[in-house]
Amino acid sequence: MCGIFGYCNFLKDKDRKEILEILCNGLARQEYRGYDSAGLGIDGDNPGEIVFFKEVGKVAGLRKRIAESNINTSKTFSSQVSIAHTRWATHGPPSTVNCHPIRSDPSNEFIIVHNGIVTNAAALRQVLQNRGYKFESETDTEAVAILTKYVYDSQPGKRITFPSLVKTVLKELEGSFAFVFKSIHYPNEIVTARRGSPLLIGVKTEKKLKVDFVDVEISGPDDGKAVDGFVPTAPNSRLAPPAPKISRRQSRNYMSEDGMPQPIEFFVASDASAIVEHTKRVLYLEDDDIAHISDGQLHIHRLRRNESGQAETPATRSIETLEIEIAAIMKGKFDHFMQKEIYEQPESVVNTMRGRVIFDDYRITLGGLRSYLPIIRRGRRIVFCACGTSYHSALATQAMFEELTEIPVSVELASDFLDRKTPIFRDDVCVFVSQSGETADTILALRYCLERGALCVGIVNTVGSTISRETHCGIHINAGPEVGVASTKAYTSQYVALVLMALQLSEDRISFTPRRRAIIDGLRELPVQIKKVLELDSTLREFANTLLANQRSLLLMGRGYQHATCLEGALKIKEIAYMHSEGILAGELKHGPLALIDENMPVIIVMTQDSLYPKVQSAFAQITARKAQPIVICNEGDDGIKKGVKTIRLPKTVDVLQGLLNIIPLQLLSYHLAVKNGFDVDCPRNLAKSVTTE
Ligand code: G6Q
Ligand code: GLU
Repeated sequence: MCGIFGYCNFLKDKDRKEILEILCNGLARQEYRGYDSAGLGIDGDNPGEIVFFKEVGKVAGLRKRIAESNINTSKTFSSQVSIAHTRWATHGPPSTVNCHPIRSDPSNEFIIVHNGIVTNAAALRQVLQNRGYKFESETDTEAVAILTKYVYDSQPGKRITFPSLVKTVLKELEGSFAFVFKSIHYPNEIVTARRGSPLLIGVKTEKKLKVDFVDVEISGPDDGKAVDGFVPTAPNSRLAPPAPKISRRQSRNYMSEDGMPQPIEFFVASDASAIVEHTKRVLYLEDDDIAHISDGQLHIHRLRRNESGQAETPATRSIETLEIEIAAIMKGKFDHFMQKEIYEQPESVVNTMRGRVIFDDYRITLGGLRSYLPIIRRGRRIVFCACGTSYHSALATQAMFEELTEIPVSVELASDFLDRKTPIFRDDVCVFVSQSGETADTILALRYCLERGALCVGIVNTVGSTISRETHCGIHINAGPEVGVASTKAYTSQYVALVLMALQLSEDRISFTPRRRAIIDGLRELPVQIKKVLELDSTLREFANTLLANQRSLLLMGRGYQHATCLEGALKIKEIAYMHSEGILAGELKHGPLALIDENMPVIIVMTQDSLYPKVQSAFAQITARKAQPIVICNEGDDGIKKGVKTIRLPKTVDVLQGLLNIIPLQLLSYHLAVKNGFDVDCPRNLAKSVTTE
């Protein structure tokens, strides 16, 4: 949720127009992360002046506001820092005053943008108000801005460095967050820090950098002390740990190979998609990293939070090369990202399999799991943990995992898993499925399992994300950036990755050879079959515009492998078409849902031909006996379906893969329902792409 963007140029002339354009573009690229308001803060015409632009709604509105202002856009800055934000409100409704950047006071001594939630903000607010500080917004963020000013004001001689100041502030905060701080007291400097929310920094230079890493600087004894007498939540407030040995190494990434300082630009963002158009050289921050950019230099400090120091992280942060291409984050010829992503599925499933499946030899090689396979095979059980669509992909492959591995498999919703404090043991294998790799509930479940010594495996789309870094091993699904809030290509790629994992785990069992071969043959056919399903697009648009137009509810029924399809289809319809929709296990019909059925209740029943076909036929009979007129998702050539019944006919594949094809008409249907109603497909109300708070 929420997109953060910061831009710094050093010894590189940029006029204000370009700076504003860079900021607005950075926000627009991340708009899917949060879109209820957008704002930015840039340097004014005079030293110590900050100018804000803020607008409720989307980035287009912010651009308009800027265009209509009379700001001097030709003023040139050889060095400057500026920050911007698209908000997904958690504290206080979308409004200009709650829009970020949030300031500490009317003279803008400190301004910040924030992603996430500070859970002890109310206590901080109370303490600060008691000390006479005035609040103007309802955000939790404002407590942090004002606390920063408070700490600054309490420093003798106000000599504290910007990173030390931020470090002191962060020590008082609870919750999960990413911040960027800018201040009139520290011109041309920004400090950015994360705990639980993603942040990365892009580095752009003309000449090659001297080294490809940045040293992590371990703080000295006086750096970032807890705030004296400022302990609003005493039990959790952390005092500075015993002073570590001072280790200060020079960050050299600002120097070119000839050792000379060079013009440089830095881009701070929540997501690589906002950076890739400027540079592919990026550095991912770890939790509790504090990055300080000043005078063209990037320094990384660590916040020590607990008495024993902290889990050690590497002493350097490497500057990596992004692999995404700009085209991957553009809509191209499509009207919406979701539509583009649905249409990308013939290629995205291939990308998931690329280099991993040798079809002619029926061989699977998952490099990221190879050395862990014996441990996984010895595991007592496999526990999948995920949220939303990612949960459905695990559910869709649960039966196949059980069949091929003969290991008991459970599939857990991450939030419920945590609520129940499920027992987890050292011989459990826990698999975390996540498109973003940043979902708070899934990350917390991962940490819970890590603490209990289980082997933790990640199935993740976003390279460099928290889940991909914190798991022991895993598979990147390689679906490419997914921008539409409604997950589509990530679902099918997660599904394929999980199928590959089950196949790989079962490779030592000779008795499964024919089954494995049938599935691998099915995988080979998949891209062509998906293309065929996409040809049904106009039929689904027709259903959306006629049969299902103006309906208030839609039931989706299926059983076995297709239960997950129904749940996932219903989720798509709910989230973007704002229509009540429910996925029902057809076997449960007579235990309750059948009461809903009459001639007015729209139903889709998934009746593709697998071993459960006769049972689904009986569900079909039960509902049609109650006058329902279901649309049937069935296989091409199935002549067991009565004439006059509306059908969506799909190619047939192996039972375990059929869900990959069956979900596509439902993705298209939800898309057309949303378009028909004029809803914002890529940015559905109340939702955001990456849910980094519990
Ligand atoms: C669905 C959504 C959503 C998503 C979850 C989990 O269309 O995108 O349900 O799947 O929020 O997100 P991650 O897969 O990123 O963990
Ligand atoms: N909690 C902050 C707010 O409500 C930030 C939310 C976000 O991540 O956008 O303003």
